[in-house]
Amino acid sequence: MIAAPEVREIRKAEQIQFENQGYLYLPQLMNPALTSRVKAAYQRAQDDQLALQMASEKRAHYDVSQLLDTDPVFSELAVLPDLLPYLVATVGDDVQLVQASARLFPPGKTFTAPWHSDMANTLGIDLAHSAHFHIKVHFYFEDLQPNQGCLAFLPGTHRLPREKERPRPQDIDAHRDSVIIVPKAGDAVLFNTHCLHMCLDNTSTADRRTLIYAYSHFWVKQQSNAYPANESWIPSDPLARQIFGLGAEGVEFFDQRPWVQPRPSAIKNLRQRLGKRILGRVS
Ligand SMILES: O=C(O)CCC(=O)C(=O)O
Repeated sequence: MIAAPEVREIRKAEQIQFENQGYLYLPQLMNPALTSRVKAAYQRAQDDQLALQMASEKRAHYDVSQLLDTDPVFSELAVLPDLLPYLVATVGDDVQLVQASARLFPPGKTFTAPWHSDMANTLGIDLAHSAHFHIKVHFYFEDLQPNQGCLAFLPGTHRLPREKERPRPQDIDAHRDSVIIVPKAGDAVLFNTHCLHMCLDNTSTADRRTLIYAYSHFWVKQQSNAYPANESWIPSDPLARQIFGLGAEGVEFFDQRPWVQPRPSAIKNLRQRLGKRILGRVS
């Protein structure tokens, strides 16, 4: 039997905030030492992969490819002990990392669609009732200024029924109508990707540099950037392995979370109770 991971429950108020508003702001999720290591590793990946590209080609944003292969700290981040309770509470026991990227957004207009859901083209599930389907975590290792391409949300919009009209982007005044998160180094923001969101223009003079990890269920396709080629960078405990797509052997996709014991069926329970009663009478 696989021992259950020791993951604390998140506070009720946080759970309610996530269910109703669609996002959670997690100040100081990373401690200062980890934040510095992440920043240094990001800078190395930027120098190795993005510097030449940025000098030769102007783009709205740049992404580091195969981020988790560039430094073990990026795998560490995906299964940070203080993050696990939030992953389990917002996705479930079968949570898996499905995508991981490092993004650089130079000063300029936003590159995201205005007030979008990442799930708009997902058919076959009722997204308004699937608050635990797909989340993202943005990690910040340096302070952002309010005009440096911050994330903004229209809280609660993930709960709108599919047939209900969405607000028209031209009617939204981000500063009046949305929640804009201006993070400090060490902070993270976790959100239901069906909640309408966008990144605002970067009108500052500085690049906005972030890490973006997406999580969903074990049965959802995992991108190749969501696990490190070097398996020794993956911790050995079952929950961390599962998060990197290494499920328990012999357990079906849909049954991963092997520490959860299958609940005996009602009929089996009844048989056992009757059996005990009969035995009790004869002895
Ligand atoms: O801020 C970004 O880089 C992208 C924001 C966004 O739309 C997302 O993460 O889905």
